[in-house]
Amino acid sequence: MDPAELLAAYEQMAVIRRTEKAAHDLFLQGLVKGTTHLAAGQEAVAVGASAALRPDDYVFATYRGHHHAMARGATPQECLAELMSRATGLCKAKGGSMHLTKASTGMLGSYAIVGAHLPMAAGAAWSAKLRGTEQIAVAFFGDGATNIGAFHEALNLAAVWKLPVLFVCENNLYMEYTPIADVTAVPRPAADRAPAYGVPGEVVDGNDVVAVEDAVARLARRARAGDGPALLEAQTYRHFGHSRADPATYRPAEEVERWLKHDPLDLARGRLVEMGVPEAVVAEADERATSLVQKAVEAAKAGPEPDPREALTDVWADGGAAWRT
Ligand SMILES: Cc1ncc(C[n+]2csc(CCOP(=O)(O)OP(=O)(O)O)c2C)c(N)n1
Ligand SMILES: [Mg+2]
Repeated sequence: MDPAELLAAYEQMAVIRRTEKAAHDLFLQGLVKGTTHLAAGQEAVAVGASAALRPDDYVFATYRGHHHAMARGATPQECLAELMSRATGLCKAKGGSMHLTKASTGMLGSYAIVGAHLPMAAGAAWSAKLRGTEQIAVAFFGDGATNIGAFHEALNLAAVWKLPVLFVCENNLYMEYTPIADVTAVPRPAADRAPAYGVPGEVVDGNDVVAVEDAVARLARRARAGDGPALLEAQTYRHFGHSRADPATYRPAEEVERWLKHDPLDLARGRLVEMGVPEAVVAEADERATSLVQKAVEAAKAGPEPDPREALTDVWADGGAAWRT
């Protein structure tokens, strides 16, 4: 990344961080329906990967997917309005926090069933391969998904069919409350499984946006060239608990402190200053992010409630009848 690209990535991460904080505050004000799984701390995975993708590539995320939706073009206002069940929300209030989707920018959804979207990403990659478009699909998932059958099924089929799909694990060390290390036979839950499927398995500092961009760009080039899938394990940490129900008191204080010191925004800021970007320029990016999210909160709050008569619109597809018959 050159300084301008890194500054843009920094600003995008700053916007996501502030949006997640706003989601947290709005929940406490009783304005967010249901729960939320915030991605504060994991911004560099989404922003770094997105910087390496083409606009027409496909992205699949989990219920912890606000950062991926925003990295792929959803605005903070659309996301916050969706969390607040407004008609102006990203999915017109039919998705909520766990299902942010923006098909027009290739963000093909956030999925609440752990591991379920990995075979779907393989399917999207298969479609791209059949059409010869050199698009790739990327599935982001948590460390917990690596112990789910669908992870292994998707990897095997993707390897056998040499599909242009990247499996990007956000290893934040914990599942819902359980440390991944307590229930996994290998130290690196994603990367250590790659050799079993004959695909490259790499580990990257998931808090370093430049390192993530480098790794994804390299693996994406391979996939587009027809060399098949890869597995990338991005080591990272969530700042909040698993969901709104979780104060995360089970995490050792020194571990939390160590990761807070390895914050993706601080790392990017340090790199910018090393590159000679003046601190005032970085501060301006922070101010723009703050102002954008403040405006987004107000606009989202002002959005109308959905009209009950639209409850069944945009819900059903024709099941592919048009092309099947
Ligand atoms: C198949 C399935 N089993 C259990 C759950 C309940 N559940 C929701 S999130 C979660 C933890 C997943 O952890 P991880 O994959 O590490 O993702 P993270 O939440 O850390 O991003 C669990 C067990 C679920 N949604 N789906
Ligand atoms: Mg996890």
